[in-house]
Amino acid sequence: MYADVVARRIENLANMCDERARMLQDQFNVSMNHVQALAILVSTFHHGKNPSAIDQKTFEDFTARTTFERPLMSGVAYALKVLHSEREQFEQQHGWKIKKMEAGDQSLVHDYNPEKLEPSPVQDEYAPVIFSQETVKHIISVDMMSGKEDHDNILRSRATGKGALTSPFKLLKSNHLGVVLTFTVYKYDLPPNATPEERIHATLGYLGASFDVPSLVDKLLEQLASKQKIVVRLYDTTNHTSPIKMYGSDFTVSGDLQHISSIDFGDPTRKHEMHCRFKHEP
Ligand code: WA2
Repeated sequence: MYADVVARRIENLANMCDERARMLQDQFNVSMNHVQALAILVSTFHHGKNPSAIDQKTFEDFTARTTFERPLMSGVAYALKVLHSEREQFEQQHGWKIKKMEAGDQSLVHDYNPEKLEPSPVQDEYAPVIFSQETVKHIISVDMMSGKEDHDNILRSRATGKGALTSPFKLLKSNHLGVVLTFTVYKYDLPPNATPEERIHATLGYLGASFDVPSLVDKLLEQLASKQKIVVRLYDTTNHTSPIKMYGSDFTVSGDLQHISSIDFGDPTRKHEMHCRFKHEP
């Protein structure tokens, strides 16, 4: 008799956890597809037309009107690949200097002002943001290669031609942990078996999206009934000996049962899990 009740509790928890994990995965997947479509939009209407049919205003309008297509993204932006030899001409043409990303805490000060950012020190190449959604306007002119997570993601995306996802880290001008998704824009269509060197050579820029995990996961879970019944946590388990918690309260829940649902965010080099427990009845 009691075993029956326990079995039903276990099944109930598994169903609720799997449902949430699948919802998050599906919403991430549709958002990711739309970010990839934006990369094609930039390729077609910015690089593919002379003069370009996209400027900051067009990009801002288009991305504002299509936010419903990217329910898990807090903002999208486009950064250009600029070699050091091209820097001076690039800066003259745009009328601003390529800026260095502020380290961690400095980006959190409430009067954060991109105008006050330092120029980027000399590097072989840069990835300054030239277009951005209104929600992430503060990264315009910032060299995305001057931030460790963004830098590594850009390199991985352009060498593979696939969407690349970062580990969780503190996003600029936000108190929240987030992840960044990057798609590379190339000069021409590359065959699936193109070498990393061919890909790097053909790279024009990077279309990136930021996923503000706590606020967007909250929004998603709030749409579900029986939200009061379970506690949900999201982990990046890429390094399975030291998982990183991306979402969920710090309080330890003493619930007995736990169910783990795996989540696929479309980047095979990253692993994610959702951990669910019942909240204790008061
Ligand atoms: N976007 C928004 N906030 C951020 C961030 C980012 N990266 N990095 C840190 N905080 C333009 O991959 C290219 C977006 C990076 C793309």
